[in-house]
Amino acid sequence: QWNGEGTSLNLESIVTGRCYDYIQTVNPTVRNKNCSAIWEALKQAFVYKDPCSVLPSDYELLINLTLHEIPPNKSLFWENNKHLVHKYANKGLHYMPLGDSLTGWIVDNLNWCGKPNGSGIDYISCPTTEECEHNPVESFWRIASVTYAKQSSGVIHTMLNGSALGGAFPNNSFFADYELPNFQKDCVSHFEIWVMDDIEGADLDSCGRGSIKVLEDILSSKGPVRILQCVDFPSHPECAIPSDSSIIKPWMTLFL
Ligand code: NMN
Repeated sequence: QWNGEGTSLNLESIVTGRCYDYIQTVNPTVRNKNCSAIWEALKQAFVYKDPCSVLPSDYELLINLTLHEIPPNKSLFWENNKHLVHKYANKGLHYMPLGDSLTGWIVDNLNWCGKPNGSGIDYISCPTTEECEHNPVESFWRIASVTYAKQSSGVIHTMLNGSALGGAFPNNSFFADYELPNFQKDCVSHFEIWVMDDIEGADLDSCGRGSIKVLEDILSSKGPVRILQCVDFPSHPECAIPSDSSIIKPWMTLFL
């Protein structure tokens, strides 16, 4: 019926097993998680439901049950280089991208959707985001990405692909739409953007140009680079300093 792949076989065993593996061997600093409750929370978000009517908010319980600290300076955001990022991150030992947090780990590379009858799970096909936006997998990664960005602190790392055809910082990506708007600027010291070209790949985008320049401008509009610009244009409305606040704010340490 749908164009996407159906639910991954043995979903319950995979999710529950990955959860126990994570808390016992991958990241034992995360303790006291109830892996069977985590599976139940995933199940209640989509089983027996119309696979085009699952919202990010349907996963709130799952997110709460899987939540743990993302260590400061360990967040790693990315676009178009998932394999490289996860090799480099080394299961959370070096960096902790979303896929190496418990929330992302339990369902990474899996697929799931429901149907209103029978077993309540569609193993044959699931809707793609082109077919319907509010499908179970898309909605999960939206709330997971928002939550991860809100939890991230210290130095924020981003690995982008300078050889990607749609640009290293494409529009309508999870990073642009759900992560970038949700950083807590009071908790972020600065951003590091790494642009990796593929080996023998084209050098399409790089620091200071193309879509990376767009990203740099978005980041600087959020922080003190704007203050530097205001030195030359002190009377511009964008440089107005609110009368009720002290001039020095924690986010002023933000720089590129
Ligand atoms: O799928 P794209 O748009 O490339 O999203 C990548 C970004 O969004 C990353 O920064 C990541 O934090 C988050 N994300 C991760 C996964 C995953 O680990 N499987 C899936 C969707 C979004």
